[in-house]
Amino acid sequence: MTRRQAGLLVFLTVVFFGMATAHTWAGGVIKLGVVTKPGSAQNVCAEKFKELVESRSDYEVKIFHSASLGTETEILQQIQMNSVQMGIITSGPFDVFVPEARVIDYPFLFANSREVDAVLDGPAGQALLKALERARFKGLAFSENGFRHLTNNVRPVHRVEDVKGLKIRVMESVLHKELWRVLGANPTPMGWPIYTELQQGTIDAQENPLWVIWNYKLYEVQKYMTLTGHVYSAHIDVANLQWFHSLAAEDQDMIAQAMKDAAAYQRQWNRDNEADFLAKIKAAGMMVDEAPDLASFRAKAAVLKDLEIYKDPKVQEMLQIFLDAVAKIRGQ
Ligand code: EAX
Repeated sequence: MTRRQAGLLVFLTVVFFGMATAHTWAGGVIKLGVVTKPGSAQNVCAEKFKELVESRSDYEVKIFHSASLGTETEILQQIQMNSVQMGIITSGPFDVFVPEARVIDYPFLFANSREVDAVLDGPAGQALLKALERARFKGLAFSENGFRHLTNNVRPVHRVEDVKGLKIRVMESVLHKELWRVLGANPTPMGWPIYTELQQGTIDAQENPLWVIWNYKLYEVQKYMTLTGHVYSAHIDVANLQWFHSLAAEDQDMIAQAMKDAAAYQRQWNRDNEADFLAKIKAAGMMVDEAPDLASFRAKAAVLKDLEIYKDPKVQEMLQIFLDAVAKIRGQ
């Protein structure tokens, strides 16, 4: 063997072992919970996450869906106990666990998706994800449910006065219950799904993004829709904090990156399909008020800021961070 050949051999050996020892994934099964059924916003994100993680590593992601683990509140409890490691959960129910979470759902906070992305992907979003650690959640990314709109079966709703006395189902969220009480309705918190309750008339009304009204066929049991867009509903994509930190740094990075990528993909999916969902809902026969008197809703909702649920200093501080972040974007 010449010196040159020997040198090459050493070089190749180093490269080979370098590659072989690059990184060994811990692997194993990651249980991930969503309350919704296939085709839903949460499921689009969950399935993309599964595809990315499984193509990039040795982990297997097992998705539990369609309320098989119970309500979103119950899934969050299971994540806290680590019987489920991860979840893609609507922001609403988080505020029972961490009150700061209710700033995302603050009524009429965001005017459009550009503002949403800038705030949630910036320092404000990061501060909120950090706050979740108090409840043992590792916040990884925000995917989205979307802007929420009111539907009901009693009367066309054009201004906030028309909401008076509606028996409305709200999420298991402190903020959402207060919001609809303030707007004049009669709110009842319930987990998802709610088709039967609407069908049987236990409740008259509900509010959700367009994909929900389409995918869950709520047009069959609700006559009127009002494009209120009163609350932007995120999903917070979380893991059990201790489980997450027990993983090797490379594994953590891979999982976090896969969730960020899945969330970006899913937000785009939701936005690309909104016009189509609206057209289908109308074609299915719902009477839609596309230009309601939002000023009347805003005026009533404005008192929320002074209520007890926003008085907690931690919540107030987070709300200010979010309001400042939105103001900054508008000023640009
Ligand atoms: O994502 O409970 C709700 O209203 C949620 O928006 C529902 O789970 C659909």
